[in-house]
Amino acid sequence: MSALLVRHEANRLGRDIAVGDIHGHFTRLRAALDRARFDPAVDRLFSVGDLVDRGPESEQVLDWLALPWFHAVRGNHEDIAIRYAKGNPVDQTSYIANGGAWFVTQPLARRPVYAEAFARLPLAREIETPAGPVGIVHADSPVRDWSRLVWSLRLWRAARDRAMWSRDRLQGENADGVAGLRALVVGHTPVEDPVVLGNVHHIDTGGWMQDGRFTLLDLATLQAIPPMG
Ligand SMILES: [Mn+2]
Repeated sequence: MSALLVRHEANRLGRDIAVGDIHGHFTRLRAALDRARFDPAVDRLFSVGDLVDRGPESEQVLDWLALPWFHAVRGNHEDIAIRYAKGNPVDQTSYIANGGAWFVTQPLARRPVYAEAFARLPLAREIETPAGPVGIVHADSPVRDWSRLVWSLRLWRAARDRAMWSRDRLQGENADGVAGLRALVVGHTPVEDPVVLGNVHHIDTGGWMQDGRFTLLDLATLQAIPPMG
């Protein structure tokens, strides 16, 4: 079983940057990174998951997951692919409607290649920054105190589901925040501009959508990186 939480030491050489849901738009992501002068020699990119489905380049995900500077957590779309490849019940019509056609049409032998790569992704990451630890999950923290995260994820499917699927905090405008972290960064629910509730940063500004853009959040400053001309 893969690790539920992976911890990263502070990056003393470059920047640590988080990006929202990618959904098969790696060319657009590459352009956003170029505009931010992302330097793969020293910078690191942390993805909140949902790497695949909806966009045209989902099959590139394996190349991205192999990059030494790219670190993703598992999103609900990776979760669906894992279940589908295992033969667990997945509503195929709704899967296709949510962008999963590329996976449904993969040759049978290819499905486990993707599913195994997705199953290796942790549900959470924790990155040390000068001002304290920053957490990353796809949708939400299932615990109010981050120190209880691993225990909770290990014991309860409901906690794992909440980490990958919940929209409750954003929809309820819950500003309680998560103790034990400087900030938590999540995606999953599209927002026009980044939304901060307590110390929880919602950064899926729809880089995969027609009129959206990728927000690149600098984890040291917790500010979006403005594109450079
Ligand atoms: Mn999602």
